[in-house]
Amino acid sequence: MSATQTVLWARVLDRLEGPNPPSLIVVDPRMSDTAKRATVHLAPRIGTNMALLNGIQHLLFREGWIDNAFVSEHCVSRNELEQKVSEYTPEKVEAITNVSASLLYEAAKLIGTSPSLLSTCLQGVYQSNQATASACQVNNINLLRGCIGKPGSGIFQMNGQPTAQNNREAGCDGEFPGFRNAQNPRHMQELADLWNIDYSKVPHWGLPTHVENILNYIEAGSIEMLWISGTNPLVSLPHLHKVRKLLAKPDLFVVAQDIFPTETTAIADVVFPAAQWSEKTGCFTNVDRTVHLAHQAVDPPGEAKADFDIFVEFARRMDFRDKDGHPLMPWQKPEDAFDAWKKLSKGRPCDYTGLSYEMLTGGSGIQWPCNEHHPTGKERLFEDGVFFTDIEYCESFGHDLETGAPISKAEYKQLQPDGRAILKACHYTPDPEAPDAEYPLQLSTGRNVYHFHTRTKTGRSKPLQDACPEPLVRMNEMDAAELGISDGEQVIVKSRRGAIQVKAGIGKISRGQTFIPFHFGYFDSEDERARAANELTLERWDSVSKQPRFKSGAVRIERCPDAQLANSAVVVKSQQPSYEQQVAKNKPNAADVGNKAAHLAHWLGTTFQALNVLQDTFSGLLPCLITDHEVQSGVEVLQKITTNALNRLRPFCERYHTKSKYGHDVSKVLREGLFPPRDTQHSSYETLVVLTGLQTYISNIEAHLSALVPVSQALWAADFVAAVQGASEDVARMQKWVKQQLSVRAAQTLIVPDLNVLGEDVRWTQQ
Ligand SMILES: Nc1nc2c(c(=O)[nH]1)N[C@H]1C(S)=C(S)[C@@H](COP(=O)(O)OP(=O)(O)OC[C@H]3O[C@@H](n4cnc5c(=O)[nH]c(N)nc54)[C@H](O)[C@@H]3O)O[C@H]1N2
Ligand SMILES: Nc1nc2c(c(=O)[nH]1)N[C@H]1C(S)=C(S)[C@@H](COP(=O)(O)OP(=O)(O)OC[C@H]3O[C@@H](n4cnc5c(=O)[nH]c(N)nc54)[C@H](O)[C@@H]3O)O[C@H]1N2
Ligand SMILES: [Mo]
Repeated sequence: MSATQTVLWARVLDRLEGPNPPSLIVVDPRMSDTAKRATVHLAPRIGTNMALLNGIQHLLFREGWIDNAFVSEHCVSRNELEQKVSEYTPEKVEAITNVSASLLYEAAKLIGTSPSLLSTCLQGVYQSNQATASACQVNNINLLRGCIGKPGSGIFQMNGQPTAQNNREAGCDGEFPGFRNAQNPRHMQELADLWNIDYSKVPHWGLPTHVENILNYIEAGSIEMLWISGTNPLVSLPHLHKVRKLLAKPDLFVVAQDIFPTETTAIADVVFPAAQWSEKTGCFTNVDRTVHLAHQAVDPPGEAKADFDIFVEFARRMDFRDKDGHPLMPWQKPEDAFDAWKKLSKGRPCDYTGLSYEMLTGGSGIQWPCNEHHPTGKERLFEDGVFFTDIEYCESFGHDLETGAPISKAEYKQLQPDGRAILKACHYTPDPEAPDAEYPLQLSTGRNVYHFHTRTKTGRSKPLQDACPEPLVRMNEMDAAELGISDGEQVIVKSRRGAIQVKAGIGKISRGQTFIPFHFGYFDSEDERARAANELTLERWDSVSKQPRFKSGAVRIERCPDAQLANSAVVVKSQQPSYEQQVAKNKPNAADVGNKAAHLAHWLGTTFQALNVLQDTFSGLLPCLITDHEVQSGVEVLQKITTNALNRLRPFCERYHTKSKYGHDVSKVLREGLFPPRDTQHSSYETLVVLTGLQTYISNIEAHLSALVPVSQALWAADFVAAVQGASEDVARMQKWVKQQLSVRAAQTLIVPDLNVLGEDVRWTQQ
């Protein structure tokens, strides 16, 4: 906080220096300036937040430091949480995190006996191992203590920038505006109505395409154009070697919109010069929901235009229109868009309906919600202990914290949160790339107080640049001594992704841990030295939030051959210049683009074929395998249902040209494997085997259809959507029948001895 939230930190310092100072617990592997002021500083190994936070909750339960009344009235899933954290004894936590059992107890006691608790976290949680799961534990701790919705208590799940908070509200982070739930058709219908477009055109058919997948699709060639605005990925994304290779691909058309020339604009096909904050009008929102309006102070230089004007002009030239043929983005000035946003936010947690540019001018901001109930905004949320978890109101049904898979509406309904907070529990799992003999140190990256991100602004400010002219890798005294490295000497840092050459800064970090600021790219390099932290970082993303794990991975540090010289030779060279030259030479080749064909035809064909083969299996094969009459008559019904499904899909096979070309004949392989000709006697056991085969076979069709659901929606073809939906329901009915047949037969068939089974080794005995 002392480096990255300096205004907030100044307030904390005021309190620490004033009467009745609060206690401060800091969790950071580094001895940061924030940690220096801590009452208790816990310095866990990088990537072990989850174990540490489970350990604190373990102690809260063990010592009875729980606000039982609050939890029973306002939370669900307490038992699951208590059970999960019961394993995380201080001793076990010490073994994982290296935080001593006694220090952990001291922290838990401070939390457990304090009448109020304010928690905040940022990238040490969100961009470390088990990010979303750990952020949930921070919430849990406040909830268990009943420390939310009252003065002095609360949770600030921080944003790095006020515009990041705006992104969360407005849905520019790949979610939906006003914290709307993509799994809630009513929410999606509201958007369609407010934008006056068809329901099918609200793109809610799948999870948003996060950066990881954007990069994958660029690699596969299915994304051919990328518009980058207000970000500098050639310095800030993990594993730069790969990102550079992808963004500089000759068949990718890159538009970059920035206020300065950057590493990214250098490889773009088109650059839009943008106006920056003082040159345009618009709102920012703080993490405590305070909305601020910044009025334009000066004109943008040269041809630069506000992002707003660029996007609106683009929409105009593309002639985007609503259902009635009116312009989709009819706005002239930012205030027009603000008024549209107010309507969009109505009734949602971030209700802006009571705000106006006039109210926001002159004062120091107003906190949402601001509407007829709260005409001057609302200082504190959750005073009544009611949370945004009503099934029809909530933003999301949540996720499996380990796999990242969304929770279904049915599962959520069972949980019955109804306005109560959900205590989400999870076990600790180790970082995906643990240190080993080859790469023995743990890497973390982040910021310092002098620079902002990729330094496009702070690198151009002389006092800031002079205060911090180059990056340092922070390492522990003992690690440095072992390698014979002295403070300020040039070293090479290597990971499995790449290498950089920077100076060593010794001390202020735990043994085995390292830290490198990611601020330094190449736009103002004086030599060809590789120095960007993201040459080293790991391309792994949190399964729920899709944040990269920037505080993760293993590295090795080596001395430079001529380390003692003041200006060591460049040993590790940056690749940025060669990519810039390559892009200048290779213009995109439009002729390449025409040769592509979509896979839909194959997929649809495979699905259709699988249903056909099923039909054939029913009529030709099953009667020979099964003599059970109940099954036989059931199969007749399934046959009818299969015909139905085939009829539903046939017109679309014709429309999307799939008649005879199949990608891979999986149905044939499955049929041969699952329903081989058997010469055993007909038996109830055999019936069970065939039913299981049927279930597996139908699952394959189910999976094919489930991929066609978002495809049909993305094609905006209502008839295709209905057909896929219908076929999916057909297949689900078949599956239900098969499962039912399996379950009524299984116990009798498998437990009761069968005279046909003679071999000793297969006989089940009750031991
Ligand atoms: N001066 C300055 N201020 C900024 C920015 C900037 O670039 N410069 N950027 C802004 C933005 S967008 C953001 S997101 C914020 C980021 O603000 P912060 O999150 O405060 O900054 P970081 O330096 O990324 O990381 C924070 C701390 O996490 C610690 N850490 C690393 N790994 C772990 C771990 O596994 N567990 C724990 N508990 N801690 C760990 C690091 O040692 C580091 O001290 O700053 C904002 N403010
Ligand atoms: N290794 C490592 N990597 C990290 C992180 C880390 O801790 N470690 N932190 C991550 C985090 S939290 C963040 S937020 C990202 C930040 O990464 P980036 O967003 O890539 O970093 P910035 O330098 O802020 O890039 C913003 C770009 O927008 C331009 N710009 C400024 N104002 C405007 C404007 O009004 N309009 C337009 N169109 N452009 C504008 C700036 O010149 C700059 O080029 O980095 C991430 N990358
Ligand atoms: Mo950030």
